[in-house]
Amino acid sequence: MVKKALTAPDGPPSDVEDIKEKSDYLRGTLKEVMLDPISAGIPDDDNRLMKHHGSYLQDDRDLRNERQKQKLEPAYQFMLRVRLPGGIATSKQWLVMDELAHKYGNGTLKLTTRETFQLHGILKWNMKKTIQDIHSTMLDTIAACGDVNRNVMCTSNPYQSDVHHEVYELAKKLSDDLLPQTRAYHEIWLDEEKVAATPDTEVEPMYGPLYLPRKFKIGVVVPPANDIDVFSQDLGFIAIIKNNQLVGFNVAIGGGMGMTHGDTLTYPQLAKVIGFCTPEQVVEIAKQVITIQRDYGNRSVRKNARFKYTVDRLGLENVKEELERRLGFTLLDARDYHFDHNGDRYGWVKGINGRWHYTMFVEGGRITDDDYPLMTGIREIAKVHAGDLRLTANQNLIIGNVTTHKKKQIEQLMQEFGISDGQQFSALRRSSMACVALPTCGLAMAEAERYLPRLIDRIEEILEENGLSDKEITIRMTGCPNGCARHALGEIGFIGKSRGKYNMYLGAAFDGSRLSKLYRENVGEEDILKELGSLLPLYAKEREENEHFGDFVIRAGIVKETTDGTNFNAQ
Ligand code: SRM
Ligand code: SF4
Repeated sequence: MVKKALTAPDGPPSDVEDIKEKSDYLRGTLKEVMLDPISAGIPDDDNRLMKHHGSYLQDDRDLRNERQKQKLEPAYQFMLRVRLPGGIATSKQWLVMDELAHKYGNGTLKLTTRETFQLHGILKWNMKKTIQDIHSTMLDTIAACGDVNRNVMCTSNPYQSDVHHEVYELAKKLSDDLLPQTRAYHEIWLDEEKVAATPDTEVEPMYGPLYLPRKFKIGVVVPPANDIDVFSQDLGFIAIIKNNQLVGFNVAIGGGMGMTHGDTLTYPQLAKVIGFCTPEQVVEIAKQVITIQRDYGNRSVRKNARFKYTVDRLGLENVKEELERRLGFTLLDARDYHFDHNGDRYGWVKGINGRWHYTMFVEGGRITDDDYPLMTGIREIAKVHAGDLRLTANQNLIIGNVTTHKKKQIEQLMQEFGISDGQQFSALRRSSMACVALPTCGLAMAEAERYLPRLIDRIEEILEENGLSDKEITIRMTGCPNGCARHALGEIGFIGKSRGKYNMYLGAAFDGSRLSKLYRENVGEEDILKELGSLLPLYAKEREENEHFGDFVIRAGIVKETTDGTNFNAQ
């Protein structure tokens, strides 16, 4: 049988393709519009390009109606996202981010689900200064958003230090090697002189002038932790360790979390393992996977443009074959691996280099002094801490590489400022994640970060009544179906539908290897508590030894198992 050639979908290019094409490699008129004193905003076309520089124009949605009534333009402000491969920052970098949050941002830092910092509330006039200050601390915001490879994630807890360090170095190399080559960022934000391009200069040898059809995400994981949810990535590398040595990686392709309510052509999907490679082959594999998505991704319909749809449309085996053809070698058979959990392990652990690492609980990833002096406390720790600070994919923070000598001093500071691993809370709260949502996210249909803690207050009453306070159950909430808190991989998941209303999902695997399933549509707080008020007592009474909640609800017939992303919403 003659094999059908791979093709990209037909259809006119989307408006964003047009904007990218005319942008002169992501420059657009950004330099000029950022200087325009008339409006605090920028035109939409430039905002699309702005994403590739790590920022979005937003407006404070809490103020939207009032400003509209007063006939004022929206309260425009920018969100700025740092590129921080593997989530590792130095104490000095933390102190700079903390200072910028106060000087130009809204006084808080957001630790994101992809292990980096976001600043919110930056005014247009302060953007350049903020980016320059970030640059001065050896960080940047290049490609933190946009149709390119994003911040590369890596397992954060370095308790098997040697292997973790090697894996982190690889995540960093991936992030650096896959950066766009255009000098647009340096010209616009860092005042680099523009050098005239010669016609034969290939500005973007890998991406090309249109970049990718959509964002692209890579994660590298070290089992048994699946803290970065490797199966949610467009491209995942699973470290295979033998006798404490890194021997290579299983390669997984085609994951993603986003969907659109009511559109069955969109769905979350898990990446599938296609083989094994050596550490030396990782970067080349990533480059070639990216070129496949560049060539065959959907440039016409953006909501079907992610690599997961390209893989599903072309077929996993065909994509693998095409990858091997481009690489000039075949992948080896995938090796055995085992994941235990996709959450964080809290408290102190001693790494094999004799250094200590402390994972603290940061609810919703928001660093502020609002409830207790968390922000001040971390600042004081950063002033004396010579190790690093690691942002986790569960929105928590690790004080990493602490010497035995310094441990006591850091413990004293933690005690003074009330910083802890959250032992005083239920294990469910410590396994919670919520996306930003309102008031800054323009796509939010409902609250998430500001609401989940209050909902958990009430769920904790049910947990306590049923002796489940110490039972780890992952719970995740997003303000819309884009899935920024990887809702489809929470044993209990909520997706915002409208203010106060959520679709409720159950049955994801505790180790991040199975998606959840739609359980109830459009439910508010009282209905949610009613449902959990009957499900959690059942779980308390009828669960088998060590059975996780996500597995229990399937065994008990409460929801069917989701076997593929395409049946995520089929009850
Ligand atoms: Fe996200 C868009 C926040 C991780 C899927 N995400 C957005 C925007 C920029 C809204 C927008 O486009 O206007 C949000 C900004 C809100 C704000 O006010 O800050 C936003 N996403 C976030 C963060 C900050 C959530 C958090 O609370 O931590 C995370 C930042 C990650 C980072 O540091 O890079 C964040 N977003 C994710 C993840 C999780 C992940 O990557 O592991 C996902 C699901 C995985 C995936 O990509 O499939 C995710 N975000 C989306 C999508 C849906 C994309 C899709 O193709 O399905 C959008 C919408 C879009 O791209 O059009 C989106
Ligand atoms: Fe915004 Fe939706 Fe992402 Fe939440 S999931 S941050 S509401 S885009």
